[in-house]
Amino acid sequence: MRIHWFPGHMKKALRVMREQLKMVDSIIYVLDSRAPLSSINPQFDELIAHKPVLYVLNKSDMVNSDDILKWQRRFEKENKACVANNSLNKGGGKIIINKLLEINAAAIEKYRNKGVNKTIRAMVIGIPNCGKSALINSLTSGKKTVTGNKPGVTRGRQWVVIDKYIELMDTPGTLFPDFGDEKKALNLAFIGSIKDDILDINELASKLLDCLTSLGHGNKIAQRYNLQSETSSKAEMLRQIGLSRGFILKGGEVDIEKTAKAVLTDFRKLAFGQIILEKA
Ligand SMILES: Nc1nc2c(ncn2[C@@H]2O[C@H](COP(=O)(O)OP(=O)(O)O)[C@@H](O)[C@H]2O)c(=O)[nH]1
Ligand SMILES: [Mg+2]
Repeated sequence: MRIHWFPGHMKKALRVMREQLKMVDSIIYVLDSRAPLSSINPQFDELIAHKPVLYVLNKSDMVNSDDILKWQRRFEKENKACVANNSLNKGGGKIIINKLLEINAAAIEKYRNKGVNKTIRAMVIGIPNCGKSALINSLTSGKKTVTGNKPGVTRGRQWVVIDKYIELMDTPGTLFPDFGDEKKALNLAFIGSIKDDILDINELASKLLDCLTSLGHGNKIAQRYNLQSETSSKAEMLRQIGLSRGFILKGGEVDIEKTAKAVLTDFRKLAFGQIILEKA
């Protein structure tokens, strides 16, 4: 499937990120738990290599806890700090704050030895729709205490105070998704990180059905839509789903586009249950 994008945009994204990173000590890298690997764009790895990074497996409520645990172990094995999080869980961000302090302990200690309380500034980054804004809101409990713009202080940026010595950059860094890898791009499209309107929705839904079937969830699809017979062709499966949902056009044909949209929405709303697309 062709996903239209422009290398120029990627270049600009890297440049902007490089500038913003100069202002922070640390990174909070938000991942979508349904596709943690696809949520990482390796082209940004070099930029963040020299700062403490906390990986947040966000939307942890959308997959089962065993799968999350396995991912956490995998990150730990690679010596990467990682926490699972549900950003919609108000006041649940304590673990993120604690872990952020932990991975920045060396800098905090260094300053403490000089008699200074170091404020850790962090930037929240991640692909579109992974929950960056929701996560920042959950950490600030809605009330934004903003520093900067004080007389005589020109920081050129606003900071959200989340703890006595922790501040977040107020605008999250939206990472350009990794379109170089077709499988990753598809995963990102399935979970809604890439806008549907630049995609062929019918093809996307067929590929989603393919993907879910190959992951062993064919029964959940059959159950959801009352499908009687096995079909090998996903186009035919889509047609049967449309029939079963009663999505029929005036001429009697199945409304495939409406069906495709319904399948994608169902997946994103967990109508097939908690499904992880990438296992650790
Ligand atoms: N179930 C669930 N939904 C979430 C979570 N975090 C964010 N969302 C939802 O995901 C969508 C995108 O979140 P948003 O914070 O705007 O993403 P951003 O583009 O990275 O800033 C919104 O509909 C949020 O309500 C989470 O931890 N669990
Ligand atoms: Mg946002």
